[in-house]
Amino acid sequence: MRNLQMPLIGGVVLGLAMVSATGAQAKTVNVTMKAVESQIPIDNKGTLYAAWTFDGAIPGNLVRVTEGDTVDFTLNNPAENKNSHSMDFHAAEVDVLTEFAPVKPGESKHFKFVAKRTGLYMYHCGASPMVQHIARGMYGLIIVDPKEGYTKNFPKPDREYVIAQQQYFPDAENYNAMLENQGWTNALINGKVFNYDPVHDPKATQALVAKPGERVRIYFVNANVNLPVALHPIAGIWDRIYINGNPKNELRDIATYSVAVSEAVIADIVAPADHPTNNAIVDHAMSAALRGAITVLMFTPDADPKSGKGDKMILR
Ligand SMILES: [Cu+2]
Repeated sequence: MRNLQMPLIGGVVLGLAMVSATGAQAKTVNVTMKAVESQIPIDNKGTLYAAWTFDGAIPGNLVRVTEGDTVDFTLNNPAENKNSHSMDFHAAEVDVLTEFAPVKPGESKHFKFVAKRTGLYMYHCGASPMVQHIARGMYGLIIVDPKEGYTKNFPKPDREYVIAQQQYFPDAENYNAMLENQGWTNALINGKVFNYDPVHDPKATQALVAKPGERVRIYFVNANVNLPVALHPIAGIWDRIYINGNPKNELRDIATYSVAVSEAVIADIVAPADHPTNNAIVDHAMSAALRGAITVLMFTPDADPKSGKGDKMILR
């Protein structure tokens, strides 16, 4: 799709109408992120870790656009930071040496791309050593919704949740160990060990919730630096898996789906409608599950109606 943006007087940029068959108009979405080097809690009891993040949280903020939209992106790397950082959107088809180039402290970078292909994509910092920038938390997700909207094969979900998993290396400085896959002690789910699992961690105060019979759509990214994830909903079966989050790449009735490093996948689950149930979404690789990668999903009639919607897609 051609980029029909035109600069107007006064520096205002207008996304000109690019009308699809269904009448949806392509738009320009402005996204600004800040590289943040700071101490943040990586478990429910508040253990601090020298993280590198986008905007101070793991994962970074969710970016959501529609197929055909232009993403107008700015990365700010404040002068107080000690390292260069960068942005690599897996949804972008650009030049690795230009758009994705490192940004020094005190500098910023701006680039645009058209999100041409619907799906779910990781984004991450690609500055050297990349293993360290990802392992310390610089990643997130971008959803490129299909311009045709929901269909019979891509039904509208009742709830939507983001789950990002990564290996946790307490020695934040030792990137050689990260390369060798040595020294990781835990798995982080959205930046914390057993983030949403009050069964394994009494200090966990949140869980994913929905009502019986609802369709819950999980936007999952494997942000490990080295290991695949065996994504399984204990006591359930994925109703649909959309590989790379694209409705065309549909699988049905999957117990466990293997998610490659950096792969992002949409996984739908529909619980029985006639009684309350619970699932535990795990990385079935035990070294990850029992060290943090378990997420409780509760289907109860009194589920908070706001959870899994809008800004509650990532439970912070
Ligand atoms: Cu970085």
